[in-house]
Formats: sequence, C-alpha cells, structure tokens
Amino acid sequence: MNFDTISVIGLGYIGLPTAAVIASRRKQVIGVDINQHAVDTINRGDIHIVEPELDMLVHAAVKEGYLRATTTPEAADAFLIAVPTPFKAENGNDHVPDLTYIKAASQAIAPVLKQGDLVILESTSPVGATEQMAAWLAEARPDLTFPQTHGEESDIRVAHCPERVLPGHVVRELVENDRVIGGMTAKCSEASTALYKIFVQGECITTTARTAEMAKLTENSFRDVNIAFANELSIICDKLDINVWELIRLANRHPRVNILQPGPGVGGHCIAVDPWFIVSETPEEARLIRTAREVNDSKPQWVIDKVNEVVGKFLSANPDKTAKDVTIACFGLAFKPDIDDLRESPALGVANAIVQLHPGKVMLVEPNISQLPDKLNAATLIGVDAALGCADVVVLLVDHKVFKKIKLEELKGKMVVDSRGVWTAG
Ligand code: SAJ
Repeated sequence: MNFDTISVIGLGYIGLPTAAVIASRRKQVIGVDINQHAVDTINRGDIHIVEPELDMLVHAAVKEGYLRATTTPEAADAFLIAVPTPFKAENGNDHVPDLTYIKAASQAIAPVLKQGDLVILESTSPVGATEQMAAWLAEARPDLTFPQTHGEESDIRVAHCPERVLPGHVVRELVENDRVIGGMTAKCSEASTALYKIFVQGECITTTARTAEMAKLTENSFRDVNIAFANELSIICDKLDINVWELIRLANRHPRVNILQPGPGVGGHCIAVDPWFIVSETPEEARLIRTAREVNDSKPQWVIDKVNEVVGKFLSANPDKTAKDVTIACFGLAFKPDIDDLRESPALGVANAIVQLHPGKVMLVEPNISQLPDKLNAATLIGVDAALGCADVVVLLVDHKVFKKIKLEELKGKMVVDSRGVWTAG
C-alpha cells in the first residue's frame, strides 16, 4: 500500500509526536488541529507541549518540508485521529465517555475522503467507538462505502490502533512499542499494519476493532487495580503500625508477586480515566475496576488527613505554638516523578487543600516548574534547601530524583508525611 500523504487529526500529546515521527521517515504529513495557536506554533517549527526530544523532531520535520499544520483537513491517503475522549455527565453518572471530539473529527475529514483511504482511530475509546466513527463517516459520505456495510469490498478502510506511549518517553516508545491493530475487517488491519510499519520497530499484532479498544482500557485498568492494591495496603499498614515499603519489598521477593508502589493517588490523563470507560458500559460487572478507581481517588484525602494529624502532634509537642505558627512544606506537585506536568495531579490536589486549610505558611517545592498555577497563589514556590530551612512539617508528594538525594539528617526535628516512601522506606 502506498501512503504518500498522511494526515494526523489532533496535534496534542499523541498526535504531534506521531505526526513528527512519520514526517521523520520522509512522508508528507498534514497535521490538523482546531487550535490556531498550536497550528501557528508548529508551522514555525516550535512545539506547544512539553515532551523530551519532540522539539528537535518537529523543528526538523517542518524545516525540511515534511510536516505542515492547518486548521482545515485536506485530502490524504490515511487519516490518524488522535483527539481527546473526556468524560461527560449523563443520568447522574459523571464518568460517561464523551465522543464529541471524535464525531467532530469524523465530520471534518469526511468531505475530503476518497476511495482507497484509510481512517484510524488512535484516541483511547470505549468499546464500539470505532464502529460509531465509521457510522458517522458513512452518514456524511453516502457516496462512499464503508466496512460495516461492504466488508472487504469497502471504499474506505477503518481501524482502531490505540496509542500506548508513556509521557516523558513518547518519541522512543512510539517507535519501539508493539502496536495492537484492530481493523473492522482483515483488509483494514492489513492496510493499517502497512502504515505503522513506516515507523514502528515493535511488532504489529492484528485483532478486531472492539478487542483493540478493550486492550487499551484493560492495560490501564490493570495498572490502576494494582496501584489501588498498593494504596490500600499503605492504609492498612498505617493502622497496623507496619512500614508498607518494607512490607512490599519483602512480599516482592516471592517469585510470583510484584506489588506496585503506594502514593498520594493516581494522576495523569489515562490511568485515572480509562477504567471508567469500562465501568460506564458494564456497571454491574466491572466491580473490581470501579472499586480500584474509588480507592485511588480517595487516597489524596487520606494524605490530607495525615497532614492534619501530624500538625496536631506537632502542636501537642509545642504547646506554646498555634497552627498559625506551623510552616508546612510540600515536596512535589507533578502527577509523577521527574516531569513538569501538573494536570490531574493528586499531589497538586493535596497541596491545594493544605494551602486552603492551613492557617500558617505553606511552602511548595517543585523543581520542574518556574511558576505556580494561579489557584496556588497564596503559597510560595521555593527551592529544596530553603524549604528544609524553614519547615516544621514536610510533606513528600512526588518521588522526584532530587528529593531522594535529601539526607535524613536534613529532616531532623521536622515532622514528616512521606506519601511515596522516599525517606521512610527503611
Ligand atoms: N503510580 C503509583 N504507583 C505506581 C505507579 C504509578 O502511584 O507504582 C501513579 C503515578 O505516580 C501517576 C499514575 O500512577 O500518578 C500514572 O502514572 P504511570 O506512570 O503509571 O502511567 P501514565 O499515566 O503516565 O501512562 C500510562 C501508561 N500505561 C501503562 O503503563 C499501562 C502508558 O503506557 C499509556 O500509554 C498511558 O497511560 C496512556 O496514554 O494511556
């Protein structure tokens, strides 16, 4: 199959790296996004998101003429749709997947589709979304045939191929990871495999669209359930006066046990979201998956309660002081270690609650950012040493490398809430 021109719809954390990697293989790539600012930035050879190595890749692709961005879809041989799939509230349920962006993207590309084109949905989607996308395309283009009605003879091929890259390692993982390719027919899978072979070194494994959709949701739910197990253990161990970090280390010595690490909750845009796509469709059956979400979502409040408890202990030990005299330092705001991404971060939620509730000073330490988000204006962003110099209570929220270098002597005399086991793992 020949893919001379490939269009990527949605130039965010997945779409832009994908477009740039394909362009680096000397294919003509047209990136489409509704955000004019993103389009202008990319056309200058710059990027509007933070991801290692991406700036160089985009710069080279644009300057060499292989990547161009626009707000209006143009004709291409293949279309990769990488738009967001957020939640919407429906009938009292806040966690119903919202396919509005997929619908808008389908309707936007429909006018430029031609016989022989391939349309791939990459956005993480509930089971059935690819078939729904094909229905929207067919509705907009009654002059073309689609796999749901014409099978292998269809004019347009349609598939789901979920992205599985880890933020912070996107450029490498896009090339190295295996891809699950779920065509609506075998020919759809075959065409999609030919497309991914342009840049993927991992294996391309074919299946149905519905199985591919469920595979992606399953991967993130698996991780969520396992993190929930670790988080629940941390709460149980706290009650039983057992060091959970030591406990997990010991249990993991068993050849068939591999427990993940507790923390202040699960953040990011994937693991805390995707399991709800399963729960939303099969609420009666997905009991464990729902409970895992609830356990992980309740962890930030548990950490906040711990901080209050520790402030209480500090005041009992220092009866001449009031809560107003207690300085709290929160270490880390990002949603995971060594990144600057604060979106959907449980650490940020905990820090924000402390800023709102604590009558004394709150210092925030986040070495990966230079400015606090607006809602944290009441707090001060300071460096590690300055925070250690003035804090009575230290709250560790993210296991950034730089925090691991802090020596235990430096914490002497301070009360510590260590949600990541950086200093208290034993
Ligand atoms: N976390 C823990 N304990 C752990 C591991 C993680 O509390 O032992 C927390 C992290 O601190 C973070 C959250 O979980 O708040 C998620 O971080 P993560 O590193 O597990 O995953 P993401 O969200 O950055 O990326 C995931 C990946 N999925 C899997 O590992 C199954 C990635 O491969 C997916 O492509 C990505 O979701 C996505 O886009 O769906």
